[in-house]
Amino acid sequence: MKKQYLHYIAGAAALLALTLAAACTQQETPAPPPATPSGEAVAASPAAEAVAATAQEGRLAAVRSRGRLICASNNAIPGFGYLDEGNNVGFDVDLCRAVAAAVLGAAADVEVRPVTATEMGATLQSGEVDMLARTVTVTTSRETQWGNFAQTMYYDGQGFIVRQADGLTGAQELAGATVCVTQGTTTELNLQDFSNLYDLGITAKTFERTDVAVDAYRNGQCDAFTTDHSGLYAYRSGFEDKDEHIVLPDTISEEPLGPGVPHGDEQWYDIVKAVMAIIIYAEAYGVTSDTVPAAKTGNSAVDRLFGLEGSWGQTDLGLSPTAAQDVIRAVGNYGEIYDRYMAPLGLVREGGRNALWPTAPCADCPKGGQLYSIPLR
Ligand SMILES: N[C@@H](CCC(=O)N[C@@H](CS)C(=O)NCC(=O)O)C(=O)O
Repeated sequence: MKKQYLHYIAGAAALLALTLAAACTQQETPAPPPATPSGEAVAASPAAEAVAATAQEGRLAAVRSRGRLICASNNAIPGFGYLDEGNNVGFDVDLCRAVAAAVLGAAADVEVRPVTATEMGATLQSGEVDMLARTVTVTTSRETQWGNFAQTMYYDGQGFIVRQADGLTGAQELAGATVCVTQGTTTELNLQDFSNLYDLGITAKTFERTDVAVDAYRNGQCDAFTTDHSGLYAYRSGFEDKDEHIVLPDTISEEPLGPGVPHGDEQWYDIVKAVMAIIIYAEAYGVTSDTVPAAKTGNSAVDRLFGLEGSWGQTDLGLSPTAAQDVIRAVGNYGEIYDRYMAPLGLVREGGRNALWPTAPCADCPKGGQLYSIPLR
């Protein structure tokens, strides 16, 4: 039996065990248990059978024969993954749509599976989804236990929101405070580290869903709410009294957010990485959803990206030479995605980490940041 196959069975077993265990309050899921010698007991479950079939077939072939990409994301996080007139949209959802456009030729062929922070690790680890894109921070433990993370698509860091009337000016003034936080997140662990480091005696009040944690802060159960800075602005944008709440200036952690894929399929991992690179480089080359070239432009880098000259490995990856045309026509470049979902929350890109790298070739794009990817060639 293929090693890859055993890995997915073990992952599926881990998912079943975790589901039965119900409430999980820690961030990191345990490593998958060793596969049973035969694997039969686990393979009896339809979910495990589907996962094992995917592993044998290869994920690209499985996605194509299924005709849709299964993406674990969210439907209640403003900006990243939320419902808009019944449609699940957002920055993270667009990363899934981009991959669907590359491998299926149609961005709409995505099934979004909303997962909470406590569920996301086991869901990815099980192999029952093709990718995970939901405000998830890449860490060494998560990469070891959950899956491979493709590319940082949003550089973030943890902060706090407090009531203006409380007069706080910095996070170290939170001594003795009660802070609302989401279970199963890096946020919960960082809060503990921060409290210990400055001997603040912070009490964490944890909730499985972030929107419930925010409501608890809003109705006075906590002195502060903490999550990634993007999340603070995202939730604050929905407060009717937003001017009465301030985001403190402190950033207490590094939170590189980006999509992950299940372990065990290098081709699939490389595909998702390449799609993220397409989104980033299209912006760097100044190509938008409206200006995707269908004939040579004379700029070799642009022509190579869009499959009009040379190659960046499309055939080896199992993709159409013009996959990048499908991606950018469907979701736009990084700047377009950002402007659609993040900018309306008040998250300014200029001067920040999510601007493109300082020497990016585009003329009118935000530069001087950390957003950078491996070259497509
Ligand atoms: N980036 C952190 C925090 C992620 C996080 O808590 N994101 C919130 C939204 S800002 C969330 O996913 N909440 C879960 C939910 O509401 O279901 C992590 O990966 O642990």
